[in-house]
Amino acid sequence: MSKLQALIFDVDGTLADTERDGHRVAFNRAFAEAGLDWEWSVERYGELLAVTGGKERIQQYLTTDHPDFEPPGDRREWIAGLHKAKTAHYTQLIEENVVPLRPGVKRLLQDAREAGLRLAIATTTTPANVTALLQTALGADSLDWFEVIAAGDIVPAKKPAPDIYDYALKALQLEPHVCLAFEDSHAGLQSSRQADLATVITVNDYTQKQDFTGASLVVDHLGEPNLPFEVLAGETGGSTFFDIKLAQYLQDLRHSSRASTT
Ligand code: XBP
Ligand code: MG
Repeated sequence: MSKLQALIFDVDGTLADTERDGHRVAFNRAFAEAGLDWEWSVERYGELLAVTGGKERIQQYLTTDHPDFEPPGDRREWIAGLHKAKTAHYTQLIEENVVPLRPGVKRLLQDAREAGLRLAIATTTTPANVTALLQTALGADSLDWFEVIAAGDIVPAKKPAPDIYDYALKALQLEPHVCLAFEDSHAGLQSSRQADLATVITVNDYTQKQDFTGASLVVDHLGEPNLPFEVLAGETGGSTFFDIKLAQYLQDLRHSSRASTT
């Protein structure tokens, strides 16, 4: 049985429920600041989340909702400028502690470090957003907890493509079978599975109805000793919250199932 060596975390919807109260609000503030009478409701934003990447999401919105809209100057540059303004609003919201970490995240990260597991991040979001969230929620030195922070435009294709996870694995110099990924969305699961990573899903309001076929475990959150998770799919070996013991249990389960099929 190969021992688990690293945990690789998605950010938005996994470390924290950032989409509805963070990113969506930041987009709307950037639109208002730019004099645009656009407003993304909670429902409309949920639909737009089908497109990963903030710049790509603005482009999608223009195509579907404002096909005749002609931005001043170059469209890509204009979208990039609007997105840059959005990122400034987002990091400010995060630094105002508007979005807390999800249950169990801080405990699991600390337990993993104590157990000598290596940590990495593989996210679609802009690097400055990751820095703001980690430093606000876990302290200034928490960036160093993660050997690799793979984020945003660092790879050619965004989730559901595997690029960002392939990038993280290469930077860690590890094979996927000694790592475990944590995701919240169907697109994220497609990305991690295409990188051959066993994946734990923590659903949220925007993703709970999505298809998580191929996930090693699907829960409503990582849980705490006094706040058991709800298991939506998969086995936990009797665990009621996600800890290092359960991570290794899933690792062993994966390898025993592989051994029995080869
Ligand atoms: C989710 C995304 C991101 C965010 C917005 O990222 O699709 O685009 O919604 O962030 P994750 P940006 O992979 O962490 O779930 O505007 O910076 O793209
Ligand atoms: Mg996510």
